[in-house]
Amino acid sequence: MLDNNKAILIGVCLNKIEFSKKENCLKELARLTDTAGLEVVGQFIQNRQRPDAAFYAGKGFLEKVINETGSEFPGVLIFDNELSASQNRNIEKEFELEAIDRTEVILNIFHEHARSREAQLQVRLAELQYQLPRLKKLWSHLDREKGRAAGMSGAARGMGEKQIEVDRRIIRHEISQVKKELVKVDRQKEIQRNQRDKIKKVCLIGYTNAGKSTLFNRLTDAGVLVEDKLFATLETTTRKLKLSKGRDLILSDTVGFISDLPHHLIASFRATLQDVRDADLLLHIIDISDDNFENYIEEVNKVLVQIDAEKIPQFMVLNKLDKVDPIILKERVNSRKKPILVSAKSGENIAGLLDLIDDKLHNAKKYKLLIPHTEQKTVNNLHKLADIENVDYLENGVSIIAVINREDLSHFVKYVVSSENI
Ligand SMILES: Nc1nc2c(ncn2[C@@H]2O[C@H](COP(=O)(O)OP(=O)(O)OP(=O)(O)O)[C@@H](O)[C@H]2O)c(=O)[nH]1
Ligand SMILES: [Mg+2]
Repeated sequence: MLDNNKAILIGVCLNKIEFSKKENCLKELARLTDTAGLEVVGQFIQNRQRPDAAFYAGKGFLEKVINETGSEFPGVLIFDNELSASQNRNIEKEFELEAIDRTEVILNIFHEHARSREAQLQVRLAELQYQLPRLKKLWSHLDREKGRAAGMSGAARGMGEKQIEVDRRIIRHEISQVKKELVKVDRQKEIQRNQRDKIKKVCLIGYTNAGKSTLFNRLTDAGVLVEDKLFATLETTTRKLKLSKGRDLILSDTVGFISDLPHHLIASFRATLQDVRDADLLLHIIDISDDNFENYIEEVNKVLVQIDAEKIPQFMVLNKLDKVDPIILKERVNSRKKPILVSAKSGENIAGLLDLIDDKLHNAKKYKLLIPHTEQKTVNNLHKLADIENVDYLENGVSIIAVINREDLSHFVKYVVSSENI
């Protein structure tokens, strides 16, 4: 009996890719598979010029690895790359094993971990969009069976095709329903966001498992789930945080990034990642104990571009300082500009991190401004960005005393009459 909880991992190393990079990809796939609740019984990489059109990897190669792991009776083949519908079908038919790809593993994890209504809707949307071009897989058996029974007459062969059309319509309808619901949820969040506009927002971002939630908990006592698993966090959690000088900020912990995040998921998680786009400062958490950390930094920056957040100021926070040998740490840190080193676990240098954040965000001064009556827009903007202490309507303009942050000052500098430190 094949065991559907046991999986063989397959990677294909194409000519241009270094073998060690592919090995790292398979390591990551093994962690994803583990998070998805399956046991990995073998990992294999084939060197190839290009993917096999029918089976993605070579047919002989797949036969060999299935034989090698036969004693464990694995029921699933997991491919490190996205499979086309026909490759998927061919593999399942030929080897009588379930074939899934990395995207499906990630979708599955997101499905299992989604708690809020919003996260569930977003995962559903991603699943539907992933399914749409792959319906053939589900219905091709209809064509085969009916085709055989009717001696392969043209009409009978079309049965599966018709069913696919019906299903496509159903899926498209569900997609539009889910999208509508998401817009509703998004509108509610937008209202909440506008209500807390003046407080500075900081968002923790980084590769999955970098230690974002551990740091978040240390800073806020929020008790967010921390696990040595990929994608422990799928929801954004937000808390108010008091800094030592008495000012508040809003801190959010969010979903971890991963390389080659399925594009359906990026699209549907835009709403979750809205907090990232809205942030005044991003804390990019990096697991400095991971040999692959440079790659992960690149991958995170790529996702930031995809979600339009690459221009937001970013601090690189090198985490897990306690886990790295001091000599290696020195090498790794030397190559970075102004790094902030912390251990979220032991608490080392967390106070230093908070001071830097405070300095960056709250470098505020009190200003007296005189804004001409014709500049109502500037007055509105000032109300939005600054703490207003006094307003006087004079003949030649509005005289306002306000506390303005350094980075917002450029909008108002030409109206400043005087300033004082606070
Ligand atoms: N040694 C050490 N381990 C840490 C540190 N920070 C986090 N960890 C561990 O790293 C693992 C992942 O931590 P999380 O806080 O869940 O990581 P995350 O970035 O929130 O991960 P996702 O939510 O999955 O994206 C856990 O096993 C933590 O205990 C640290 O400073 N030192
Ligand atoms: Mg987390």
